[in-house]
Amino acid sequence: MSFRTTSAIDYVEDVSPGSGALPPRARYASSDARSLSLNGSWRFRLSPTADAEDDSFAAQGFDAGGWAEVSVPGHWVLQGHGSPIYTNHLYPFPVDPPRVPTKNPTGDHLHTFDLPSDWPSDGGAVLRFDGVESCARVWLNGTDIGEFKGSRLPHEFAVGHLLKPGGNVLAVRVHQWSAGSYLEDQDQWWLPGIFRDVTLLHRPAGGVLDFFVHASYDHVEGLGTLRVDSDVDGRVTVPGLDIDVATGESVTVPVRPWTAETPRLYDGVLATEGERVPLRVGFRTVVLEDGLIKVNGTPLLFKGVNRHEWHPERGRALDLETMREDVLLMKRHNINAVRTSHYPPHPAFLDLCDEYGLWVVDECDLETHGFTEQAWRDNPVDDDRWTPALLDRAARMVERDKNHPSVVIWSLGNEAGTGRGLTAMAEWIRGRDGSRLIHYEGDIDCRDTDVYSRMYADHAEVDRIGRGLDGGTHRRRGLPFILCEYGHAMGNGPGGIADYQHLFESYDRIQGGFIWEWIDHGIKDERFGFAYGGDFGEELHDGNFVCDGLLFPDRTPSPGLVEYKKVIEPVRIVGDRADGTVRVTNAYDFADLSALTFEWSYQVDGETVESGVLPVPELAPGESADVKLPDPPADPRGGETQWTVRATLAADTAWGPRDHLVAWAQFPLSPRPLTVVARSDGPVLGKGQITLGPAAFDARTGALRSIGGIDVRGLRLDVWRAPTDNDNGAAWQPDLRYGPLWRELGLHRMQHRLNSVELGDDALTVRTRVAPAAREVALRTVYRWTSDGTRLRLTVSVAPEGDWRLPLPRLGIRLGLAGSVDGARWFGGGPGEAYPDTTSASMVGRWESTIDALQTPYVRPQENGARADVRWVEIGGLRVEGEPEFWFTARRWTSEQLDAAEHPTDLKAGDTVWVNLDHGQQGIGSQSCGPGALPQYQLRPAPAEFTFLFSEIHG
Ligand code: IPT
Repeated sequence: MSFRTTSAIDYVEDVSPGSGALPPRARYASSDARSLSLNGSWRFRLSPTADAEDDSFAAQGFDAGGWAEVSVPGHWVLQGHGSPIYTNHLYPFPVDPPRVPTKNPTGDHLHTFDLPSDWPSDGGAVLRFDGVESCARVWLNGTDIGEFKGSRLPHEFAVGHLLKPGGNVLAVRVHQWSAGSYLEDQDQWWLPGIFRDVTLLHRPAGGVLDFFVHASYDHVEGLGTLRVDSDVDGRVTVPGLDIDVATGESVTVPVRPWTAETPRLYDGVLATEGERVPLRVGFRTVVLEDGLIKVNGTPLLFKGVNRHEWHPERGRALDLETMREDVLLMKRHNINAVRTSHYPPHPAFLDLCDEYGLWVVDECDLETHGFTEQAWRDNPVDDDRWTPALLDRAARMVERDKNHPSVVIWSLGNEAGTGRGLTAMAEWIRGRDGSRLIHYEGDIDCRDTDVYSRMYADHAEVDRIGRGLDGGTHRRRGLPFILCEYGHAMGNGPGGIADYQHLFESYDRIQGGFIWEWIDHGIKDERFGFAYGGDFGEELHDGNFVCDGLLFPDRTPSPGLVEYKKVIEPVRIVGDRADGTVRVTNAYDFADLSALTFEWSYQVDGETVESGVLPVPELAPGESADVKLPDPPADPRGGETQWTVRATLAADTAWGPRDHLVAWAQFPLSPRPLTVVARSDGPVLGKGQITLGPAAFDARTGALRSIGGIDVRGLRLDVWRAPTDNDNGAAWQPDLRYGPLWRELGLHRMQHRLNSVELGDDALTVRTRVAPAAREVALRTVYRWTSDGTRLRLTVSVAPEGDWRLPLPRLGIRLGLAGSVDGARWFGGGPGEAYPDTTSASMVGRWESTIDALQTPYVRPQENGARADVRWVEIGGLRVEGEPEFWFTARRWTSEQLDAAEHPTDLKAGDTVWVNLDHGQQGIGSQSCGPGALPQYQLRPAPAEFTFLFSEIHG
């Protein structure tokens, strides 16, 4: 006979949200009531199962002197106890809801604290947990005060009656797995612990309980209406607006509205008999009108990102400075919106969004994605037993965050399929807060939601949706559209976002999107630099899919973020060569251009020869003006000329310094004059070698050996690139995925067969056939060398043969220079990398860099670092000019070594700097979770001819 006892740990597998906690209420950053942070070093003991230890540790007088210590807030797996697990959507335990594994790492936490000597003796006290993953049971001074789930949501407990002046013992038992884990299957590391603040709040008699600030804006009259509903009566004052009213009373006054572009907040106070709470009131009205999301009467265009909370050492335990850094980086990169994927963030983040100005889609802590593996059978969101837990989560989010003007949309969660529980959440939210809209991507018919939202839809589909040709239910057809996720920023990329932006700006119905995602969740690790899935020996994992952000784990902007900044710039500048004017368009939704200064500059061969102020009127949103450029300065050199126009901050702002670049554009004037090289010299056969002008070649193979005093190794046609994450594509993508197909075809092991070395009167011609073993496809390649005595000219002609079905990774030549080479200068696109569908931010000019700084340190090594539209480059004493412009890459390892590496620590500098001079590159796309490169960015095999002119730089 077998039986299972009812035990003290049944709450762990109980679908209910918990017991003992106070009802959820509004969060406020401060008040005149006392509070005590209980953050710091806590005693810690890890057990392998939920019931390995009894609860005697919670009793007063327990001696935890032998226990380890951990920092709170923190995750124990990042502090030397156990290790993190990364899965995208797979539950790392058997799916048997609500049961969880017996092996359930359980962290007992103990903290002893004294009350400050001036802690008031009257009133009560509340103990607040801002975030604990995934389930906690709490004792204070030996008394069990409750247990809770809902990792990224606050929980408060009334504890006044239990407190003592000194020696209070707070005991918290945290289980890694619980029934709540089934609701928290977000694509991220599983990181148990008390990862947000723990605070003791004094609750004075007559203190504030819950309150709801209603602050709307009438954009026709320019009036704001304020009403603060409060559980405890009191007065509301806003000195800047001469407001002094009772709670519950409305007052209407002229105000300046809050928008993400003009985040006007009015300081106020809610005063009840026992407490004064500072308010920051932002007046704005969110409506769905004419099928559009409007704020203060104006439709929004979201230029957004999905933000997970991440710090490479502290995981999701973020400090205020890191949160502020995120907001400042967003503002400085022209981002105007955040989806808090996929849970409410630390509350301080929303304070920052109010203050600096970002539209927020606040998303509930809910994802049940792993149920997709069983066709969504037993999905908790469609099982009434779980509905109380879902409603609890919705309420904890809405009640906590309802007073933030930045929050304009509530999101029910992510990737949870469909079900009655979601409908119940939406109904509850609508009843509680009718002043915001509701989002949930999984609601394809928009039964519960106010916006049609999709993820990773390709350009063609977004175009159809923009035209209203997507079908869908009657309700959906009348709703606005957003891409809640697009532009998967994994590794090199995302590509094609300028093409998306073009669609967003072409159709009113499309109100923008949110790039997936803000930051790579790499974990700082001595072995690898940054670790990703699998690096901790996980049984199931999803590799580097966890590193798909616009920021590297250490918050260095990736080229993807620089590209996005340019693509979404809030001023459009278009030049007209014919009449010497530029058309400047204000692409803000609310702000005029008075915060910006415009400057023109004029470049000859990439060097600025003159610049000046461009007088641009303070255009209202959507307005354009044609502004005359000065007459071009005289150019005695007869070089390539262009205009550059920049818009910069005219003065320091809260988020960026004066001169910070906001928007820019370049337009060519006179094209690059081509260099004429006389063919004065002819090839001369000597002992084992051929000489031609400054160059020497191997007589047998025709391989270039040197140019003047510079040794050149291994110059030959090259098509391979270390596949990017987007080349490889996601396993579930049905489309062609070129990374694996290239490898299958053998493009990483091309053989070069020599057909002939021909010495002509004025040219050395080397004919080859480049092809992979076992295949009939080939690239017939002819190298034709000529010289005028000092310069060496190479024309490469490539003719594909056979049945080519795939684009090429790249098409160009590679060559090796001495490893002592330490930098390059070039005239062309820069300063950062670019690929065919990521060129927006590539600015034509003169640039220089060390070889090391030319590398983009993707967390999983892959193709990177190409500079676009290069006219010439100087490297290692060589000058190379290209006709036409070319892509330039230089690294201390080969593409094959780059391809083999799993972490940057696998890459070791050799004795050669490998240089790629490319005629073509395959586009990037975002097939690691979305569409591949658009056809116009694909490098289809076709006859090609390109020329390089080499010369030795003297002096
Ligand atoms: C989508 C998820 O919503 C997001 O959390 C993340 O996993 C992203 O993909 C990929 O990085 S779900 C997608 C597999 C359709």
